[in-house]
Amino acid sequence: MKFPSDFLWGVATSSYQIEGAVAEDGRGESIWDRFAAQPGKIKDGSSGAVACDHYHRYREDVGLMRELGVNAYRFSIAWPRVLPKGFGRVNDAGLDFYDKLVDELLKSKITPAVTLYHWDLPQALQDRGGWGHRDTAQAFAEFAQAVARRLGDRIPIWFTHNEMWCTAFLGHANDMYAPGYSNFALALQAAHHVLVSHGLAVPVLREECAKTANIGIAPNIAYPLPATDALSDAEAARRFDGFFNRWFLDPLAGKGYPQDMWECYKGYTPHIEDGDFQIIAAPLDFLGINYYNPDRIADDPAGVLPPYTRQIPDPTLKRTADREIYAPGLYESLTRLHRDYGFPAMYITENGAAYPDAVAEDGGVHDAERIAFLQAHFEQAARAIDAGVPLKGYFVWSLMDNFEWSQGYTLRYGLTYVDFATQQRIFKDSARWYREFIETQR
Ligand code: GCO
Repeated sequence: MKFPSDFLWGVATSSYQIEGAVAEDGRGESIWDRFAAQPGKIKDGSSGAVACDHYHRYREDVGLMRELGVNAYRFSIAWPRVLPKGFGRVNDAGLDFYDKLVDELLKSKITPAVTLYHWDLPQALQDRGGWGHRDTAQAFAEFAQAVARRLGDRIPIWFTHNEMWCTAFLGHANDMYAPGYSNFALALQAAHHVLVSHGLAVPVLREECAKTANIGIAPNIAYPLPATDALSDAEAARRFDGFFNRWFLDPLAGKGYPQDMWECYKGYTPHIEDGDFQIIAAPLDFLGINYYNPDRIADDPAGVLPPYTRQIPDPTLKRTADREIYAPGLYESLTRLHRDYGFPAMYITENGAAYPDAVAEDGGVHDAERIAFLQAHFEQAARAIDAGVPLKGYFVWSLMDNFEWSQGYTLRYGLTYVDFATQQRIFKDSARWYREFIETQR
């Protein structure tokens, strides 16, 4: 496999999953602090209150990245650190942390790639309706401005949102994630306000950042396959593609909401204001994609909610600790997105695997399966570049084990093992493999 010499090889994390220090230096409460405190929401009863204590250990963690040899790092900015009440007064101490982190990265010749929203909405905004209320879209633009004014001279890659589908549906339709609603119409309205917030933030970032800054967004992408060759399942897979992918990508690409899904969502469709689609379709420099697994989809005629589909396990596929493995789905997704949407560039903003990692007698963490997973997906990325996809970088999820949302600390996605009792970081074999792989690409 040979990637372009200027290809970015990175790792990814997010603020709530690694930082801890949830009440330090003026940080306001987030919806994840509130959600995790509710009994039964998090599998192991944990939260991101301490996580990897990255807020205090960021220099050590940048040292891990130097040892890995990565030349890029995707991380997110905790909105409640910057605007504790979601808008209005900027908390300079919150920005100071990211200022120091960015300078540490630049000193190490690691390109900072910032995600503005990776799910930790200020609780104060949720108390005023959260993503279900249009004012939150405006507040997001204010947040983008505050961050860009402080860091815009040094950050060349900006993602406005991470996984809009999760923000909208896991948080508002099936109560799996914060803020924990089960209301499909609210989920579609939240999705719309997230898209509008993206479109309001892009021109603000263009205004406040260095002219060299590149701006995009990082959706998670489903690769839906019909469960059988029945027409009803093929149509179900198409609906699932609309539900997960096209509902977000079409408006971002200036096509508005897909008609087939608008009809499927009859009775649940969101309120849209004049001009919204022009706002949402702000020109972008790239599209990120978070890809993990395929989705085998069957029609669900008894389904009570759109898109009236069921996800069916595929026993022929190997699994990680929590997902089915289908590496060609990465190639298929990249080439399809390039063909259907044609953004100027693309990044793999997340790809990785959780396995039941443990420290062996010899003190190492031997994760041969994760190495095989990464090797297989890197091959598909190389294949996509050969097929003409303008892929510019790959961020492995994750630099280190961290708080895996409703799964707490029960799923380890890191290249680095974290002993959460001592905060010791231990490179897994996959970290050494990644370092050697990157060296072969230099
Ligand atoms: C996501 C999020 C990450 C997860 C990772 C593993 O894709 O769900 O962006 O925060 O931790 O994907 O599930």
